[in-house]
Amino acid sequence: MADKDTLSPVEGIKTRSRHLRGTLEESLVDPVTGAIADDDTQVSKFHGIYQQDDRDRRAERQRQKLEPAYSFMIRGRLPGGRCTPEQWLAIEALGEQYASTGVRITTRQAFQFHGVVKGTLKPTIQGIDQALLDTIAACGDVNRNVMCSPNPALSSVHREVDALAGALSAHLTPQTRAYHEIWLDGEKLTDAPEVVEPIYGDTYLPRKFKTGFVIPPQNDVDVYTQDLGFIAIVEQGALIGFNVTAGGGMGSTHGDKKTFPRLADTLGFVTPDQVLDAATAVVTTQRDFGNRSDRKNARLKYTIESMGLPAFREQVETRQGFAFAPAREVQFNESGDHLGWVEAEDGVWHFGLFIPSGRVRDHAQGPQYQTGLIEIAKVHQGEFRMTPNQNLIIAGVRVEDKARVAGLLAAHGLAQPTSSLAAGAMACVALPTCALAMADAERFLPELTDEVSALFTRHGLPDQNLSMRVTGCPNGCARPFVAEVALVGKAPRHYNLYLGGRHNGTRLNKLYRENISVERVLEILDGLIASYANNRREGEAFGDFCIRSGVIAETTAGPNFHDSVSDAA
Ligand code: SRM
Ligand code: SF4
Repeated sequence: MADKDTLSPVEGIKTRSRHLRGTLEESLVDPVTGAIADDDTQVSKFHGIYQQDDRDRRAERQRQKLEPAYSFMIRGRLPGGRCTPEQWLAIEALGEQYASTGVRITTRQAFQFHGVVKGTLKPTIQGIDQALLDTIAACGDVNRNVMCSPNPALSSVHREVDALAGALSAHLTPQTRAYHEIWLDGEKLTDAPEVVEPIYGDTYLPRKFKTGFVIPPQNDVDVYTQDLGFIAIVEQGALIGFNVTAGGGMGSTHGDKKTFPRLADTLGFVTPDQVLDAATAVVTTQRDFGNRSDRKNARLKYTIESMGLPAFREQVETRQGFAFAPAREVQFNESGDHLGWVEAEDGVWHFGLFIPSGRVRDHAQGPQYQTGLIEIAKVHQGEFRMTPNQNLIIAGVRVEDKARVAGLLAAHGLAQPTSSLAAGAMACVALPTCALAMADAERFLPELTDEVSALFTRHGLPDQNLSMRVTGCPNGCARPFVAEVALVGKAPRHYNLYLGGRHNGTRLNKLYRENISVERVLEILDGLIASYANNRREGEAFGDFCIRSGVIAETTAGPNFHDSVSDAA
């Protein structure tokens, strides 16, 4: 456990916050600034709210001696990305009214609003509450939105796994009434101190914590990148339990070898009724053993590295009160989402809609995502599922309604298949809202996918499948370090290029070239794609080819992510 004297400043803020109240109520009514108090910027995260400023306007505001153009990002919490059509309409309406850029679907199956000004935070959260949704624990040092494979080809298993994801999300939600008091004008408890957080304790976790449920063979949630993962084991069509994984994570800092992305270890097998106990044991072990002095080394992945896996597993088993059974064999075919129509075993249909970087907006000369989805929501009898790759599934379309939904998709330009390359690509938000971005990601992705698509076509491989991801910095919000090709921002239009991830998200990639221009990235990819076109083995994926042909060394474990490159190019 961390020495109390060396606790990080955020630990102090959490301690003083009185279970996440801080001085948020005072900050919200302070008319002098569009910001909230410094400490409250940490506390607000636990309520799903980030203070940001428009980085495109920062320099100009500074020149005019104005405070930065402060506004807030609000993130929803929707276990498994699920909402009803009515909730979708409510989210859309709130996005239209209060957010500067409407609704955006995230890489963890939630929605975000950007550009909400301080004075409208409360009505926005109240609107979310009226839609029976919330933003509690969407950010902060707690368990975040619980992910769950959203494409229910095996519908009965899917329903069970989804229900467990929802139950675990509820189980790990902070119990403090701060959210209700501050945002929903709930009654303040003035009597004896609340017994608040049975799982988290007074200072919550040392760092953010992420959980995902996956149903093989589609590794859509990139389960090995989660702090805690549950891999569904299905025998003869029935769910028998889960392999439990722990210690995945993507975030790192350029050049700092103490930080690294890491794939989770498998702890063992549990039955469905053991899921909550196993999760509680993992979370409380991280609560008690995680590093509270250095936030860069505080994620569960570092706790496991420092304790050692056997000691960590033993600690978890003691806390959960049973030993893990041996893990079962699992097989993942691919990462990413299943797009287009798919019929489930119970005869209903699901349409996986590709939404570039999750931005639900109408394109001037193209697909009308916002209007089309509003029209579909007005008639759709099933659900919407936000996916782990920023897309949306129109789920549970009855056979008799399929033609109508298909008609609306076509009428709004949403039915056309996109290129496989664009469909497999993902970028984080980055500029202009993200305070940590060093380069564009979302705004750069269309240019990159067009260029790389053209390269594959030029070398005789049109419609190539590839997992390609871009982030504006090495925090890894689009899970770039499991992609076959990743560009991670270093400076405007300059990126680190990573190669060698596996197409099903089960191998980390490795740095190939540091801080190179976009033009140089494309030159390098041109040469590699030419070589791949000529020398690949039958069915060999690009990431595997890069390793077999000696372009890049395989990253076999997080701590050797930074080891030097074997470079035959
Ligand atoms: Fe993230 C911080 C956006 C998924 C790792 N992430 C941020 C912040 C809040 C920047 C900040 O701290 O000021 C970004 C806000 C940008 C903006 O303007 O919206 C941000 N992260 C996102 C989203 C919206 C990216 C997207 O394009 O969809 C994703 C929201 C998911 C959600 O609904 O909860 C998002 N972030 C992720 C993921 C992917 C995942 O969870 O599956 C990761 C990598 C997995 C992991 O956590 O290891 C991720 N975000 C980070 C980190 C690095 C954490 C670390 O261990 O070092 C940070 C920075 C931090 O925490 O200090 C970060
Ligand atoms: Fe921001 Fe970096 Fe996350 Fe992209 S990866 S959203 S730039 S923190």
